[in-house]
Amino acid sequence: MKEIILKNFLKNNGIKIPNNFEVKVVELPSKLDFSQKIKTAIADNLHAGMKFTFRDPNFSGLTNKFEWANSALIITFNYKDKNEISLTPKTGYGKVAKFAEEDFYKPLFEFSKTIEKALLKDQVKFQTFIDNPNHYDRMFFESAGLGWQGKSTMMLSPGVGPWLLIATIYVSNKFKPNQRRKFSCGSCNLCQISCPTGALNNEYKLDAKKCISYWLQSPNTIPYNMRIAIGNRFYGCDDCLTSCPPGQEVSKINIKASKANVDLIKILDMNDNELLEKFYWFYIPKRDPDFLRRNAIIAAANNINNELEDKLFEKFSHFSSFLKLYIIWAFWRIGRLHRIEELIFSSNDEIFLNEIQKLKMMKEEVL
Ligand code: B12
Ligand code: SF4
Ligand code: SF4
Repeated sequence: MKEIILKNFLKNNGIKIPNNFEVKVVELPSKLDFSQKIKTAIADNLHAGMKFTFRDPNFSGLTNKFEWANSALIITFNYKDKNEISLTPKTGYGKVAKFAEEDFYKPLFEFSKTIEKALLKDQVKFQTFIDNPNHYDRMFFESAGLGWQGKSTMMLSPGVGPWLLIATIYVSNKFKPNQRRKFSCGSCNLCQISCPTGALNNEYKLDAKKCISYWLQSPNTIPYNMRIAIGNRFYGCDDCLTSCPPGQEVSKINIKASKANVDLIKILDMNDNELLEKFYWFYIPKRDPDFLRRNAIIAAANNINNELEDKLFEKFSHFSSFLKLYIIWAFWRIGRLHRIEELIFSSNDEIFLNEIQKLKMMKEEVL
């Protein structure tokens, strides 16, 4: 089969690689297989019971997914404006990690679609994966010469660091492959010492049970210590990315009111449709907006002001039992449990009574 130069293919189809994008080629079949590594993460219980790629590692971690595929195109999108830094939000606000400030997967989908159209025109077989449970997106990054896997487990490119989203297109065409290049974190361990919860204590391995980013998208009850560690975050966590030196070449710092900050009172006042529409690109378990409200209550308790305290009080009677338990914790956290005690006792619901009893027992034991 004739080897095609990717640059020529793109040029002949009038495709320009947009700013902040890279496209590289990996030859298939590949000698690599990631299934075992994903299975090991499961066996070591690092995946916190998540489904995604962990549901079927034999397929998600398999590099040679399609007999017809002769190459894989690896596309990266650098979503971060290098001249911008994130601000800590003021009280009453919650923080959204950079990757979720807007639908940054959209440009990646759109550019992949442009390439797909050209492949269709040439009657080339293809299959695209972007943040899809059937494919481990990081698998070809190093072989494509795009960079390396850091101790944070993030894929890093020189000069860009970890601020990248990744797409893969399997194609039947034989494109000229790029060469793997040698990079390394060296003695750096800034991500490990910056992680607030110790989720990266074992280098190159992430313990999702300790990862804030995991908990903010988990349907499970968030442990008390993790609620504190979440701080003012509403969705995602960037601490292991922000601390990573290759992503820090800031030429001119532009401190602007960041889209990353969400007004928690507004969030608590939104109805289900409004919440799901506003954050349509977030991963929300079962598309249940109560998980966003839960995150807002936790961020509120860790970044409270008077208006927000009144709002939590107002919402207590209207919210679901699931959220009421988080509000009880929030009032306990800010030392104002007495404000809602009457509401709890008048509801006569055993779940709340047990929760408050648990908290009160601790208090009494101290006194
Ligand atoms: C599940 C998931 C999560 C989980 C678990 C993350 C994880 N590290 O596995 C949670 C919810 C915590 C999460 C968080 C985030 N995620 Co996420 N997530 C995924 C998803 C859906 C699957 C990842 C997966 O399969 N992990 C399996 C584990 C086993 O893989 P791994 O951690 O890379 O483990 C490898 C290393 O441990 C390595 N290894 C083991 N020993 C050694 C030793 C050495 C020396 C070396 C070099 C390597 C090595 O082997 C393992 C397998 O290759 C992918 C999308 C996809 N479909 O692939 C996005 C993806 C990984 N996430 C992404 C992003 C952007 C994030 C966040 C930055 C979002 C945020 N700001 O909150 C954080 C980053 C957290 C972090 N430090 O990784 C991007 C990452 C892009 C990049 N540059 O790497 C991806 C690829 C989505 C995309 N298409 O762009 N995510
Ligand atoms: S996303 Fe946050 S909690 Fe998770 S590993 Fe990185 S710094 Fe730690
Ligand atoms: S912070 Fe340092 S150790 Fe961690 S991924 Fe970045 S370069 Fe590697």
